[in-house]
Amino acid sequence: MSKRIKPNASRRAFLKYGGLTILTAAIDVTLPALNPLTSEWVTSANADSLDKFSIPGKNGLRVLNNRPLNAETLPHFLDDKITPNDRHFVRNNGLVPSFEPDRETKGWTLKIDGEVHNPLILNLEQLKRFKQFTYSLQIECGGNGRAGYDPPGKGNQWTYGAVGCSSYTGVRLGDVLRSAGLKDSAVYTGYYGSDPHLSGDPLKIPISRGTPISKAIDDHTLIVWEMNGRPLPILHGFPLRVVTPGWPGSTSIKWLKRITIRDREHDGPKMTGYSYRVPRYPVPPGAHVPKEDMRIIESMPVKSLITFPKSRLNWKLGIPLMVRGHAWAGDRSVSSVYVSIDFGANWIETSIAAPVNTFAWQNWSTLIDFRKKGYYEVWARAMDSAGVTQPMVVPGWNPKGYLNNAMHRIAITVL
Ligand SMILES: Nc1nc2c(c(=O)[nH]1)N[C@H]1C(S)=C(S)[C@@H](COP(=O)(O)O)O[C@H]1N2
Ligand SMILES: [Mo]
Repeated sequence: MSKRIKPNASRRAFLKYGGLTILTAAIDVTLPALNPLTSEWVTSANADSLDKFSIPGKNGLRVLNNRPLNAETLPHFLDDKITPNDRHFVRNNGLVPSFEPDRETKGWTLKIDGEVHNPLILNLEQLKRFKQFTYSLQIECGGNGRAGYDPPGKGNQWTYGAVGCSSYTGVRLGDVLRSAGLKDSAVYTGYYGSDPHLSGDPLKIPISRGTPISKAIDDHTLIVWEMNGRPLPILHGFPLRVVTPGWPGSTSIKWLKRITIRDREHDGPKMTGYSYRVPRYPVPPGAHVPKEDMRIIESMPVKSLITFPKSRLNWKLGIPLMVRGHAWAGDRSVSSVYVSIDFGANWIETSIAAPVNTFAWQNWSTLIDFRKKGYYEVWARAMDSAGVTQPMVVPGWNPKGYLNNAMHRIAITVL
């Protein structure tokens, strides 16, 4: 069952990014949840050192691809209650636009058109006149966990770390849309950023997604310009992005220039075909699924992460060990997180904090007593407010490898 994927063909490759050179090394990713966490089971998610990986402004990220730039955060580097800017994963479908921040924001406009009575063109000053809100919001890539599927889904082989929960400041998209006056025909949003297509063709757009109006006008769907109290980093969409918390990260369009209100489901690039879609019914691994049997992913499923300790810890017998992490559940909340240290035979309830606001992930922790020396795995399993739990193994295979919310496990040796 073991699967080894080499993200880079050469043992060492020099990656070019933003004029800086990134040195990266080929690493093995061995993931399926059924594999034991033996010493050979070395996942790069548990890599000891990231010395050879660096993206300017980032810390603790593993580069999966440099063109487009994609990087995930190692689980133990996601330990903060609120994800700092330098620890938030990066997911791009196209090229990162280059900006000269001061000059660019002056001329930046956001256009709202389509099925509205009163199309708007707002500059940043005008946008900031709407009532402002600051919320901690979780964003997870629909493909997080893709590396667990066999046969593999094409795309970045995310393991655990394409998720984050940062604090964002902005205005409610709903307030902006109401001021533009939604027509009765308004059904769906279409968001357009301004990142160049990989081909360099100025007429091509890497991605344009949207959501049903009901999600767009949710009080926690924001147009933001600040992340953790600082201007949005360029990598995260400077100067403006949408945040659609709890839904696939792809609905949180960065470098936002235009919101067009549609009278039907949006059909921009990566909105149709197999993109961000899963089969309407369970299919066997490797199946061909006709396009018309695919449905758009909306709310993300319940999931949790163990962020402390780091996997492969050696611990001393007799001392209780604090284990902690986060849990989130798309549009739902998390009602409980249990951990097991005996391969799922017994489960220990953890204490879980309420979210700081709706759509923030929830922090959980517990003290564990190991009664004997030996090798342990800690498994974490969250349940959402509707009583749905995470699967123990990789859930239903789907052609593009989305929605893997299998439990996270870490290894501990008690000496
Ligand atoms: N303009 C633009 N917005 C985008 C993307 C992109 O490629 N271009 N990628 C999307 C995807 S697939 C994800 S998962 C999130 C990731 O957000 P982050 O890079 O801030 O972590 O951004 C989304 N917004
Ligand atoms: Mo994504």
